[in-house]
Amino acid sequence: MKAVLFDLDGVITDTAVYHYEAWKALGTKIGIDIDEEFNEQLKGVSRTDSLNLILEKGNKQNAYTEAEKTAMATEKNDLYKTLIEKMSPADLLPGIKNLLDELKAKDILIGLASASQNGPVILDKLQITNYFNEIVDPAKLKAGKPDPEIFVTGAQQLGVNVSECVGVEDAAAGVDSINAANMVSIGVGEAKNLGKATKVVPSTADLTAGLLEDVWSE
Ligand code: B16
Ligand code: MG
Repeated sequence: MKAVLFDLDGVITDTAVYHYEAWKALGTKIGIDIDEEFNEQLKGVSRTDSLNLILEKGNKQNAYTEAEKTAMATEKNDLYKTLIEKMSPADLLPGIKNLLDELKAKDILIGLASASQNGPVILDKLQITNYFNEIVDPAKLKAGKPDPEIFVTGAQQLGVNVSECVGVEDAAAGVDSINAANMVSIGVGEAKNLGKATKVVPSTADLTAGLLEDVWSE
């Protein structure tokens, strides 16, 4: 194992609650109810694709022009940015800081494969930017998760083969993306959602360099 590619939301920190709150506020404004169950479908999905799913849910996919949709996505993102303003290292999920330290000590490369365009800002707020050798820019990708492009690009940026990487994800679309990239996948969460992962662990606290290496070499 030469590199680990991390998803951000749900693996490194829990920004999902802020995404949910911001989409819910937009939904209320346009008369579409977003509940927690529906919100699951938005995890790991890009901003534009999330908005399209929300409009489809409300049968409003043809109700707005492209300019209006861009304005709605911007409005959601502006609210999201105010919600994440106060994030700090205390918002790192359990075990993540220790895992990053272990990987660094073993000279294992670290990359970010998040669909979020706010990824670099959030890494800064968590004070972990310096651990990351590479960050994939999701704005430059043709296809979002579950397409493998984001994880394949991450491996290319790190200069390693996909067979030398492990990908870590909390969303089903993300696990599918890692698997389609022919990488070993670790799912964090419930096996019923992430059953296709090479290995599923219930919590980020279970993620150690030793576990990742064991799963990779199996
Ligand atoms: P942004 P991940 C994803 O992050 C979130 O899970 C998803 O809910 C969000 O819509 C997406 O990022 C885009 O985020 O609006 O900040 O560009 O799980 O891929 O780290
Ligand atoms: Mg995620």
